[in-house]
Amino acid sequence: MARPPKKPPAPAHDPATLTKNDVARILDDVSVMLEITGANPFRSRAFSNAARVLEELTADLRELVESKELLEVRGIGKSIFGDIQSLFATGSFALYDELRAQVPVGVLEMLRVSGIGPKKVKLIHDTLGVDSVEALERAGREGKLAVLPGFGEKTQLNILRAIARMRKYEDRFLYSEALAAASEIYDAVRAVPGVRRHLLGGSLRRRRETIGDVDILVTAHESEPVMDTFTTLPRVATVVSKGPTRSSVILDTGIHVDLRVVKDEEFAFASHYFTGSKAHNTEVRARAKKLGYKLNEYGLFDAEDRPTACKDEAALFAVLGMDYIPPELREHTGEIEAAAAHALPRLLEEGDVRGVFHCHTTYSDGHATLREMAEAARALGHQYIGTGDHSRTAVYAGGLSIEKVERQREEIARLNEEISPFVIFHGIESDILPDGSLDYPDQVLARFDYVVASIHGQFGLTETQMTKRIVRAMENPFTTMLGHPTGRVLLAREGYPVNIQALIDAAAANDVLLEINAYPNRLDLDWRYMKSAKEDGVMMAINPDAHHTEHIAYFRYGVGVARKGWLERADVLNSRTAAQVRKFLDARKRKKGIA
Ligand code: DGT
Ligand code: CA
Ligand code: CA
Ligand code: ZN
Repeated sequence: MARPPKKPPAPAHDPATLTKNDVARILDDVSVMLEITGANPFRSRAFSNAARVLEELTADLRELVESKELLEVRGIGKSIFGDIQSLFATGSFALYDELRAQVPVGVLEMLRVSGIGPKKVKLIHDTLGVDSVEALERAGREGKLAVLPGFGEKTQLNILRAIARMRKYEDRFLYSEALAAASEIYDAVRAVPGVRRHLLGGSLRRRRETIGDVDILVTAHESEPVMDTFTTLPRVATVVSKGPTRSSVILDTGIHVDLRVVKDEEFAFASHYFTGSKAHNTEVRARAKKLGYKLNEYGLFDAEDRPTACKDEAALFAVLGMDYIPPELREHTGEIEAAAAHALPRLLEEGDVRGVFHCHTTYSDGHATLREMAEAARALGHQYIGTGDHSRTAVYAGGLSIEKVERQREEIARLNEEISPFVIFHGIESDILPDGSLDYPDQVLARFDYVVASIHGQFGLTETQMTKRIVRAMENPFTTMLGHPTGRVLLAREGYPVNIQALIDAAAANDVLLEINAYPNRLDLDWRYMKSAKEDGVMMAINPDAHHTEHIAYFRYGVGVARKGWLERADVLNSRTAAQVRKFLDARKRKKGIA
């Protein structure tokens, strides 16, 4: 690397607000910077291993450091423990400062471009002097990457594509991340004395799968104390603007938050307006106009500009001749007509969910045992849990041999006796092989309570080939559900090319359920397809794809998108009792002739 500019590094982080995830990210950065600077690979790996270990911890990291208990955790050596201790005390540590002085920030950012690791980044930096994503893109456009040893035209094109994708995604956040950040701010703001009504609005309230920015709305006697608190919260990195009715900040995570303070009598109108969506608002405004009103964020006015008071959103909808539209439905997909015709669905609720399917255990790549997963589900108030460990082709994820399938079956039978009336259903997440067949012989498939068929490899097919492959798997009588139907990873990767309507048709024709994978970066099936799938008579299942006991609660994200997809209780298998699920699965097997 080139000689670093000599300047004393500023403290990297505020030690008072440092979280476990922040520390894990710092250790990962250190690992990568060590690799780039050509340090001993073992040293680099020690830091990335420690980061993984931290992510798995459930106890409070700060407490573990203070009590020194962290020293007893496997994978955390004395030296890294000292670094973490120093992080909590000063916001940095010596090696971290040293590395940050040597590795330009832009070089670290280059690593966020998917498909280039530290070795490539080092080569690009050392030979071309490239030290930012912008410079990397320029070098790619000028053809300078393709000629580097081990690169070629294809790698260059992939890097350019990855940069374009990163640009497209970098200003949005996962719902789960935005909600966590927003809740902290929201709680602080609404606790300010004088605040009366409050709302977490925008796309978060509508439960979109990704969030651009957070919109908070409050009514208060005086706006100044609210704005003062808001703009000086510990998590706030930048104050973009501050005024009496609106302020805007950027958090240390990069998430933007808007806060608006309105008069109490404006709350109904402002909360409707700032919940959106824009398309929904436009339609509602048009409807108001047809009825002789003018609607904006401050009020509803008649032809003589006299305001009509509304105490809340429900009152506003009522004046406009509509039933209350739940925020999740406000996407201009027919909700206004349905609300006017009193034909809105009775949306699925969290409390309707009595159990989940597709959970991984230590039999494959899960981090908790069968028993731990079952107990965690029971603690959530569920009646049952369904497993979905990987099948044997997924060697990288500890896919189950036939012998292991049998052992798991026996353990489930034993546990089911012990923890009755709680029920463990024995499922499997079977890879869909390239030709569309499943991953075990029929006599093994017949042993499971259900089979989730998923694509995990060979993404590079054409849309026609991929659709044919998946439809073939859905026609297999042993396939109960189609796992993560498009394979997308939110903000990281588009789904594979596939004709989704053809999958919905195949689901209807073959009585196959479509999974609503509730893992926060999947949320796949996309809610935009659910309404039509439901109208075609397709049943769906909310599957957390849990690899940890805490992941079981991800079903809540699944409920969020199911609501966006207009789903009601009857549309998801999870609303059934354990006995009803058993009956459903048995009846389905008899119908398929595989009982
Ligand atoms: P986001 O932040 O991209 O995830 O999506 P939203 O829906 O939260 O959008 P945002 O933050 O730009 O605005 C919040 C709400 O304010 C939006 O859902 C509807 C309302 N809004 C903002 N700008 C307009 C506009 O130009 N026209 C109308 N009708 N409504 C707007
Ligand atoms: Ca927003
Ligand atoms: Ca906004
Ligand atoms: Zn899975």
